[in-house]
Amino acid sequence: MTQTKNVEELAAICRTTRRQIVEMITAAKSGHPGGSLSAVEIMVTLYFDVLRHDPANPHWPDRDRIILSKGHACPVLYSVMAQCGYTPVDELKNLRKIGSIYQGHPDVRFIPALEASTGSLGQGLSIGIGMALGTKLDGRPSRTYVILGDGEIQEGQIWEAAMFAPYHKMDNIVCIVDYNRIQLDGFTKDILDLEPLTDKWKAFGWHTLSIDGHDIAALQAAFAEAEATKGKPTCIIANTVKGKGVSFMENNPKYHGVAPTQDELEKALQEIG
Ligand SMILES: Cc1ncc(C[n+]2csc(CCOP(=O)(O)OP(=O)(O)O)c2C)c(N)n1
Ligand SMILES: [Mg+2]
Repeated sequence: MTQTKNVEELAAICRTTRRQIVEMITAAKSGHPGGSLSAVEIMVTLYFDVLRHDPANPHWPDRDRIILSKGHACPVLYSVMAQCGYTPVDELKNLRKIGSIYQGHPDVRFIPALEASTGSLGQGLSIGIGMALGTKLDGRPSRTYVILGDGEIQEGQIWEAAMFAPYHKMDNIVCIVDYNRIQLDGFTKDILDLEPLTDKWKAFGWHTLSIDGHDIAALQAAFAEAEATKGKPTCIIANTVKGKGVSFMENNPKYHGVAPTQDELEKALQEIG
């Protein structure tokens, strides 16, 4: 793989990623398109620009760590990892099939290059903090990135972790909240409102940024600011649209966990381009 800072090149990878997401979920006839599509720019910018990693040497001790805590959005993770060369692209069509490495949630038993198995929401930030403490103790330059869902952060375990990292001055961990404002069966504001979300993370001691999570240049700037911030962890609130890139899925709670039909796939592919 080649990494790039070029926004046009990253945008082209995002289009490929969106196509692969809707294709693999349609083939599986089940899965989570909405939260996969909202996280595309976040994941592509991380894997193809920000992360220091080597797909040919996935357990390189000095690598940066990345955890998709909202594991149900694994189609975006699988697509990006495959494009990087960690795993086969041609098997993406076997998403959710028995025996496939691409299970319905990311599983290190099938993909050893993953840092953690996820899908039981609420655990990823705690796992990431443990890894970031470990790499720091070992004197490694590694940074750890954790992607959280907005519905996910209603879990109490998140706030225990949120309290811990600033107390330990952990400037080697970054969490990104995919703030698409929709959880499993509705809008967060109608189920358990998160506002004022930026103030909450700030009050817990995080350097906190609020950006457009589909703006690749804004993501690049936010990750650079996080790396330059010393003595505290950074939380990036990435304002996103659930289902981004496919008009009938955008901001529509129905497509949290419903696969497109064959007709819908064709329409989606036309729109993604
Ligand atoms: C502990 C736990 N409870 C419930 C679920 C079922 N579940 C899967 S996705 C989801 C909603 C997550 O919403 P959000 O974090 O906003 O994800 P996104 O919008 O990014 O898809 C729920 C409740 C789960 N996976 N884990
Ligand atoms: Mg959400």
